[in-house]
This record gives sequence, C-alpha cells and structure tokens, in this order.
Amino acid sequence: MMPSTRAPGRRSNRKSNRGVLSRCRICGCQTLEKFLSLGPSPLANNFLTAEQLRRPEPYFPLDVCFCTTCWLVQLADVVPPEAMFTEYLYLTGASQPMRLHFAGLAADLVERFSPPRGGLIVDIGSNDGTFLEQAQAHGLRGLGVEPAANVGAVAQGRGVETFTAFFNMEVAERIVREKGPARAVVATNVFAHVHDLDGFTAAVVRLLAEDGVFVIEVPYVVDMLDRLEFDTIYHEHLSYFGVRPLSLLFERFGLQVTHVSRLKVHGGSIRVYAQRPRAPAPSRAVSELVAKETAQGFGTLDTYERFAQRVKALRDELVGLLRQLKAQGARIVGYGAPAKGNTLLNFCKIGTEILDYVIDTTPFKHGRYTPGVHLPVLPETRFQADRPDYALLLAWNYAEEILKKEGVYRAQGGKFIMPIPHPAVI
Ligand code: DWN
Repeated sequence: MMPSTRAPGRRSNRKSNRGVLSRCRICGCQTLEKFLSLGPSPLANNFLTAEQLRRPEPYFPLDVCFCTTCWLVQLADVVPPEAMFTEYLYLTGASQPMRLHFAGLAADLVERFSPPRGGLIVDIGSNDGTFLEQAQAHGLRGLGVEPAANVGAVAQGRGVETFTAFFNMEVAERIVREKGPARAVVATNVFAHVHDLDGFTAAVVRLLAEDGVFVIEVPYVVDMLDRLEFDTIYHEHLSYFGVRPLSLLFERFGLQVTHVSRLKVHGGSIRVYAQRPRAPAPSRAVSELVAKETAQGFGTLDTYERFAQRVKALRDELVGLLRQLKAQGARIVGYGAPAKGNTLLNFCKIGTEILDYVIDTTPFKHGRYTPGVHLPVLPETRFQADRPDYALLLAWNYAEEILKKEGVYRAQGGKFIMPIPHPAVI
C-alpha cells in the first residue's frame, strides 16, 4: 500500500492507494465490519528530525474493523513493517515501570515453568534487552530477535545476544540449528504488530521444545473499550486481541491456551500462555475471560459502534477543556511522548496552538518532533525549569509513577490533565 504523503502544512489531495484487508487475519473470513476511522494518520513512532520536517510526511488510513466470525478487532490497512520497525525510537528500558514489569515476567516464567539453568529463552521483538537481561540473571540462556538494529545494539551492549531480523520460519530454523529448541518463546507487545499471524505462529511452534511454552503480552481489547483507550490504536498495532480469537488461532497450530493473566501495563493487557495439549489442562481463567467477552457483547458490532461514538465525544470534551484553559492564558505542555500520544494529538488535532512542547525520558526522541502535529520533544529538565501551568498526561498508563515523581511540581500548583477515559484536571 503506498502512503498518502502530505507536504508540510497541506493535506494531500491524492487518494492513497490503500492495501485494505479483505479477510480477517485470524479466521480468513470476509466478515470484517469497519466501526471507527481515526482518519489519515502519520506513523506513531515516526518522530521527525528538523530536516525531515521539511519533507512530505507519510500518512496512512487508520480504520478499525471487527470480524463478526472470530471477533478479532483489527486494522484494515497494513503498513509495511520495514517502514516502522527498521529504526525504532521506543526503548523498553526508558520507563522504570517497564523495567520492573519485565523483572516480574522473568520471575513468573521461572516460577511457573522451572526451565533448567542454561535453558534457551527466545524473546521476539526483544528491543533493548530489558527482559532478557532479567531472564539471564535467573540463569537462562537468552537470545533476542529484533528487527531494529539501533535498539538491538543497546541490547548487545548489555550482554544480550540479538539477531537483527524480523522473526519468521527461516529465523526459527536458524535458531534451532545453532542454539537448539527453546524452552520458552516470549513475544511482549509484538504479537499485535504482526500481519502474518499464521506464519509467525507456525515458526514459534517450530522453535519450541516439545514441552516448551509460548508467552505473549498484548493490549486487551476489553480494557481498550472499557477505558476508551482509543489512542492505543495506531499502525503498529494491527490486532486488538480478546482471548477467544487467540484461542482459535493457537488451536490451528496445535497449541492450547493454558493460562491467561490480566495485567495493568499499557492500559490493560493480557499475558497468554500457550503450550502443546499434553500440558496441564487450561486454567479457569481462560474460560472465565471468554465468557466475560461474550457476556460484555464483544461478539456484536453494536458494542464497537458505541465505542466509536464515545471516542468522538471524548475528543470534543478534551479539546474543549484545553481550549478553555488556553483562553485563560495557561501554559500547557505534553508529558511523555508515547506512540499513543501521537494518535491522540493527531485525531484531536492538538498542536502548537495548545501545547508548547512535549517532554520525554527517551534520549532517542530528544531534539525530534512528534509526527503530524510536530511538537518539539524535550528532556525532562525543561519541564523542571519551566514549571508550566498544566501537563497533558500523554503517558497516562504511568500516571501513578509520574504523579508521584512530580509531587513537588504539583505541590507548587502545577496540574496534570488526564485525557482518558474522561478528561479531567488532577
Ligand atoms: O506496543 C508498543 C507499546 C507497548 O510501547 C509499541 N508499539 C510502542 C510503545 O508504545 P508507547 O510509546 O505508547 O509506550 P509507553 O511505554 O507508554 O511510552 C511511554 C513514553 O513516556 C516513553 O517514551 C517514555 C516516556 N516516559 C516519560 O517521559 N516519563 C515514561 C515515564 C514513566 C516517565 O516518567
């Protein structure tokens, strides 16, 4: 699919050549119903350099569909992964809460599956090695597979061996040949990014030891709808999973979902364990979540159409609040430059007329500009020096940690604006 590009400041009037999905990426049925369009959008992690600001910026349609057969929520348009994941500006380790989270995952795996010391654990989409560093501390043999060489280099610098590649059957065969089968294959915030789920899952099965476990973490569609987390919708996230469609996919490849844990990270995620059927019988959590999805209407189009209406109402409410504060002369900045923040800013058309800049802890992002609305990304030190009147909490998923960290700012009268699920000054 060719992107529609926009010269700075002007809408492109060329209809983009859309590679629109005609079949569901899990069940293959032609029963996709579009329920939300966030409009042509820039790539959420495509933070621009000053030089790139002068060039046309790629925009792609951002339309969300629901499969009435298997219930998978998914994007209609597929952006080539090379355009998004070859140079990557998101670092897992840039957020202390994520470092703690992945220490917990490593401990959970060891406690739940007791892999032998030296057992191979492969992390697909291993980013900067934050998770594998923890797994290696438990005596496991870690191997990362990461397509973005820039973040893979950070992992290598931490002593985490990393293959620079997109995971596929060829990579799985290479790992088995060179390292042996894996006791555990982990894919956190990756599985939702994959278009060819069949090819990916077949390659995981090829890589797994007979009694191995496949563990994924993905944002949970129930949390996305319940908490109006529309900003987690962007081109990297092709699928928005429930347990039911995941189970249907894995069963096709001889894997059974044996346990599911609900997590707070990224606005609400699920950690899904899948093993070959000889593993222990599925836990009650699996059937309970499928029953919950059914009871809450996640199998009916009306549920998603109501979500779309609530998203538009939220946009109008947030923009109204920001404009009111601005009209009172307030100085407002964005706090955090997450990918999700760019969906929110571009869908709500919040730009330099409202926010002076955004701050972020990720060195890769400093000195760049947010995609679409082109807000400058500055280090945290600028926030501490400026003490703006308000901070729009774009990284709302870390609200607890951030509000605690900025206790002095708040004690001195600074206020945060929570954008979702209901815009509020806190
Ligand atoms: O799937 C993905 C999710 C899991 O991670 C990837 N597609 C991309 C990324 O999405 P994101 O950028 O929305 O993730 P985060 O972890 O919500 O991003 C938070 C941003 O906020 C980071 O750039 C770090 C920054 N931050 C900050 O500036 N101050 C974070 C904390 C905790 C802080 O105190």
